[in-house]
Amino acid sequence: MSRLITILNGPNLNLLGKRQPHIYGHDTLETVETNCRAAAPEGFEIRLRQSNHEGELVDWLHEARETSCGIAINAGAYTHTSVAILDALNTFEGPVIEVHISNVHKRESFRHHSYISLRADGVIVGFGIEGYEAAVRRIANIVKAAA
Ligand code: CA2
Repeated sequence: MSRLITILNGPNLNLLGKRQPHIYGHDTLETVETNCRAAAPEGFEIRLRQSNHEGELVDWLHEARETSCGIAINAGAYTHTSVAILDALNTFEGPVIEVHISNVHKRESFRHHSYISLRADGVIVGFGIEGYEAAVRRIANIVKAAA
């Protein structure tokens, strides 16, 4: 059984740690990846990816169906717009955890609705980049409990 956890990041998150630190903090996606590897229980692997393109994220979700036991996803602004990403997530059978670095509920009203939440088994909002580590731990616990 796969023990690979895929962590997907959507548009503009390549700028994490480089712009708008008052909202998203000073840490980069590389730090997120390092922290998630450290947080993953023994036997679990991490694959972290980022794309600014909706179709590429959809392709990676299809790939995860074959390779991964769970998905943590911060779809960025596509969270609030993308039926295509929701449809792709709905084809995945393992646990899905939605992550947002900022507290979207404290922000503009257009950020309050998430298509991803219609599929997510859990949602982590406003925990900064620690949310990714929590998502990894939660996915591993669900996978272990189902084994
Ligand atoms: O809080 C989050 O994690 C978001 O998913 C981030 C998205 C935003 O559209 C969502 O509403 C909430 C934006 C990602 C932009 O990422 C940047 C990171 C650093 C600097 C500039 C942009």
